[in-house]
Amino acid sequence: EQVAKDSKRNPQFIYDEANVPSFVLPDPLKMTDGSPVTSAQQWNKGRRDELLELFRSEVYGHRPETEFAVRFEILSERDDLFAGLATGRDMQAIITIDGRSFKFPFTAFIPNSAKRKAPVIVLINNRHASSVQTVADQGDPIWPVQKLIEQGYATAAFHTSDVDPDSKDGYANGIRSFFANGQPPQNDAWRSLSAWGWGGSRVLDYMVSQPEVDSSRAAIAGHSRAGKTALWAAAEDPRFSIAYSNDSGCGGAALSRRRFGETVSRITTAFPHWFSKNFDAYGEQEDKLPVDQHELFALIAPRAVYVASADLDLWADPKGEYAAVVAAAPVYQLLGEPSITESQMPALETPRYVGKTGYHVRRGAHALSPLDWQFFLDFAATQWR
Ligand code: GTR
Repeated sequence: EQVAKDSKRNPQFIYDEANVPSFVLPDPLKMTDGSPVTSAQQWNKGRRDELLELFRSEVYGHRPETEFAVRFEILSERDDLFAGLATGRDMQAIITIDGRSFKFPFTAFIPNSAKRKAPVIVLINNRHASSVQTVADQGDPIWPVQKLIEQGYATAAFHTSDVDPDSKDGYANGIRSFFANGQPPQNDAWRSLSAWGWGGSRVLDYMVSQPEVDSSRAAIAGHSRAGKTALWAAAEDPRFSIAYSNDSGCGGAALSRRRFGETVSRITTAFPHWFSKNFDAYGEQEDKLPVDQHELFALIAPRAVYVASADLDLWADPKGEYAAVVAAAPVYQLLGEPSITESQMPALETPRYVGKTGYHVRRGAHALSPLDWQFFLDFAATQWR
């Protein structure tokens, strides 16, 4: 990213481990009132709700509680893709509230003759919209549909901006404005990251309504801003049994308190439409945050989380992403699931899969590459035998 490269040269950002401030992470197993959480029941019946509410109010915003209906239309279909292995559909989700409607497109691929129901991976695409035709004729640079189909997966993708425009002036044309009936958002209301994650849940609604798809094996994946989104989507929607974060960095997998690379104040200034307005206040005072990003993984536990970094993508703080996975371990342990506890990062391109967590750091720059996908699928195979 040009912005990221330019920012790297700006001395106001930390790129040297020696300049990372010392900090104490909030303890996921301590209630706000200080009392310890020592059983799965206390987690499920108290602490998780408390943390979810803190992330909603202070980081990603609250989704609206307004009732809505959703239905799906097939815009076009081809049933002979990849030597007859799959059916591809250009779809439209139609959301209705009080007779008003909002539409967004997505693209779905479903195996034609699966022996058993297929697991499904929903990709949040922050780069471009796809279509059956472009995928079938040219492939997609960040979505290896043919490979997914050949390995027995169903898959679907949508473009972030089709749900909520990825621009600070885009509110009027997105799902948030539609839900608010044109009224401006409250400070603790959802912003684009949460709106995109909500879009991922609607795409999942469609996929699990298909008889070929196994609703118990559903994953959500995204790169960068869509990686942040994938993690939050899985925190909000427990139907996702794996969340894949690729190079998500600040506000995603990376610990905010490290202030390495992109910071809270930089991200909330550059992208004011991404986070709850309340998040802005923690710029330059991350220690005041009642949560940090390891607790986002804790919200997904005991379900699976996979984090991918790239060694040159220092803007996203690979080390802070890995440290956050490790710092979520006490919650996985309390919930009876193994997870990564080793403090040393794994070697380059040597993925680490432990229980419900996985991590790799790829050689190279900020990108979602075929190698990232290969490790994603290897991890899925450890979860969904
Ligand atoms: C950058 C932003 C990152 C990341 C990235 C992307 O400009 O600073 O937080 O989201 O964009 O989405 O590619």
